[in-house]
Amino acid sequence: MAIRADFHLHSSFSGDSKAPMGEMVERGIALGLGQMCFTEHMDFDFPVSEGIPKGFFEVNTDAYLYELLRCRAVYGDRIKLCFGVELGLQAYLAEVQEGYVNSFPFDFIIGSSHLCNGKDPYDAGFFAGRSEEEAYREYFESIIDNLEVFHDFDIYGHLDYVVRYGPDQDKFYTYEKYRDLFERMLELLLENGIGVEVNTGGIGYGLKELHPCREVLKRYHDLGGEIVTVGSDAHRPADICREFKRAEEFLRDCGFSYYTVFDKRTASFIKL
Ligand code: HSO
Ligand code: ZN
Ligand code: ZN
Ligand code: ZN
Repeated sequence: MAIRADFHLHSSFSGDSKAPMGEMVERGIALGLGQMCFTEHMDFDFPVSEGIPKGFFEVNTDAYLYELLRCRAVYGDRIKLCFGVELGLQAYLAEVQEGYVNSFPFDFIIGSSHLCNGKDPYDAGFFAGRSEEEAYREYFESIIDNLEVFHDFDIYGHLDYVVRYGPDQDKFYTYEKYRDLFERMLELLLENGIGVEVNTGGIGYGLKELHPCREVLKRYHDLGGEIVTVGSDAHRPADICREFKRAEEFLRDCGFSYYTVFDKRTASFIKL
C-alpha cells in the first residue's frame, strides 16, 4: 500500500508559498491521498532581512482556519483535511510557543528548527568563517536546547534541515560525526513522546537522502521510537507526495511497518 497521507504541507497562508489551499487539495485528491495535513509556518521572532519583512513566517491562524473549514465543506467528502502548524522553535520563546499551541484546536504540530541562536542557516553568513562541522554542531545543539524547555508538539520536523544549506550539504555528513548530539536528541524525543518526521523535501535541494539521514531514523527505531509521520513539505501543488515511494522504502529499511497520522493531537498508525 502506498503512503496516502501527506503531513507537511504549506499553502499561501505561509509567507513563502503562493499556492491557494484549494489547488493544493485538488492535487492531493488527484494523487489519491486519503488525508492531507496543512502545516503553515509560524516562526515567532524571525529576523528581518532582505525579502523577509517582519512577521513573514507568522501565519494568520484565524484566516487559515477559516479557509480550511471552507475547503472541508467543499472537499470533505473526498479527502480528510487536518489542521496543523509548523512551529519554528527557539528555546527563549518556550512560553510564547506554549501559549500559541493552546490557543487553537490543532490536529497536529510539527516543531522545527529554522533558526539557530537567532540565525538563519538559509543565509550563507551562518557558515562563514568556520567549518561546516562547527555550524552543523551549533544547529544540532540548538535542537537539544529546544527539547530541554518545550515539548508541546507532536513530531520534530526535518531534524537535519541544516545540511540543505551547508557548503558541501550532505557530502561529508555522517551520523558518526554528530553521534553525541543525536544520542541526546533522541533521548529527549523519546522521554517526551515526540516523534520524528520523514521529510522528503530535501531531495529538491540535491540531497542524497531524505531527512533525517538513515542512521538517525534507524537509531530512533532501535531505541523504541514509534512515531513517524511523512511529509513532502510541499509549497506548491506539484511537490505534494514527492518521493513518497522512497519514504516508504526508507521506513521499511529502518524497521517500521507503518507510518503515523494525527487527529486532534492523537496518533494513529497506518500499515505500509
Ligand atoms: N524556512 C523556509 C526556508 C527559509 N527561507 C528560511 C528563508 N529563510 C523553509 O520552508
Ligand atoms: Zn517554507
Ligand atoms: Zn520547515
Ligand atoms: Zn515546512
